Amino acid sequence: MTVDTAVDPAGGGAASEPELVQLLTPEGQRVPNEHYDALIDDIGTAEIRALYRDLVLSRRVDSEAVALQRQGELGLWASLLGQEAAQVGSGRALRQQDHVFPTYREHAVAWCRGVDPAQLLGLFRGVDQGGWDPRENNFHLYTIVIGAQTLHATGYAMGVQRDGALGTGDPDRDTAVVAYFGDGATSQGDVNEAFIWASVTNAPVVFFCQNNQWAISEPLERQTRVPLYRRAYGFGFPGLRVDGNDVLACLAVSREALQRARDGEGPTLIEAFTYRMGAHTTTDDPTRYRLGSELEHWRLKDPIERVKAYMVRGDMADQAFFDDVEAESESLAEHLRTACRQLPDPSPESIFDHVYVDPTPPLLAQRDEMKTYLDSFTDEEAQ
Ligand SMILES: Cc1ncc(C[n+]2csc(CCOP(=O)(O)OP(=O)(O)O)c2C)c(N)n1
Repeated sequence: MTVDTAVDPAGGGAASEPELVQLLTPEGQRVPNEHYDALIDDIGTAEIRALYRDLVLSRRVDSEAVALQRQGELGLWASLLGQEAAQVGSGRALRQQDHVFPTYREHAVAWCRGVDPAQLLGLFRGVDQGGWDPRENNFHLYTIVIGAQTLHATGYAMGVQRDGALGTGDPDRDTAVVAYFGDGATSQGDVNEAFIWASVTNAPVVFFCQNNQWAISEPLERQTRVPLYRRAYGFGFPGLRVDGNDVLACLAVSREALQRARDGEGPTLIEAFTYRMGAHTTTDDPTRYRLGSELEHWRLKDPIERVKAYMVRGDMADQAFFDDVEAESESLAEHLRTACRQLPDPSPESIFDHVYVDPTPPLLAQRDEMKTYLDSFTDEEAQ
């Protein structure tokens, strides 16, 4: 269930509607906004087409990965269906030097960072513990332990601060850090600790919560009595709620929060109000805990359809453009299928390779023991 109203924290008990930043309605109409319009005034026809392409291609990566899981090529997949706008909007607000600390569903952010989607598959195929080099795109590895990466992000942001990469006014130097997490993660101690540290150290970190309404089968109402973005005020930094299915609004609020961080003004909590359209992962069956009518309600707010409607309304794209994106999505899917099947199986000893920068003697001894054990089979076969 959606927590839309809140008891007045001042105590009056009055219900109040949370403010939602929205620049594009579900019908594809632009909503003027005195404050946020200036933050996206560079978004013309070419840019909106690029955002549309990001949304469609990241959805295609997702649907193809679900299909690969169904074919037995992946052990598991965490679908982003419905959350594309939150991820593309925030992902496209990043600068090259910014750092991202994701959970496990941030496939569209990975896309925006330039990670080849095929590299996301290794973890889910069980042949890799990561799949990409975080240093190449400043996109750190997926974190399965809920909320842990908010601490990593805060610590990293404190390092950025100590490096003096803040508030210099140099757009290529000043750096922001983003931690992505879900609504359920806000109940974790780690997330609350990260909020405290970020607040008291004024760390340049943006907490980007995709409130997709469900923590597996736990609804939001079991996690909180107040809208999540209001928590930030208790920790001493600003929070806001944005329409997470509106790519323009997500872009605008993220740009502002990231710039605040880069300017040395400290953390912000963004609550992107969205919905997980699919299952939690491919092992989950959401029909057991949520109503079809809820899904239908959110389907009408689809993040891609509203951009398409906006473009068609404003004559920003013709059928040839949409066909081209569709053709591109076909070849991307083909690339994923081929790359997935070609992912090499790791050698059993490689599990020891990335534990420490300098492996410890006990670890090396364990690796040798395992190798001797495995070699014994080869020797037996040879006899
Ligand atoms: C510390 C920890 N506790 C429990 C789990 C099991 N778990 C995996 S996903 C999940 C729900 C996460 O929900 P949310 O934070 O809303 O993110 P979403 O999956 O909805 O994007 C839980 C409890 C875990 N991975 N880590």
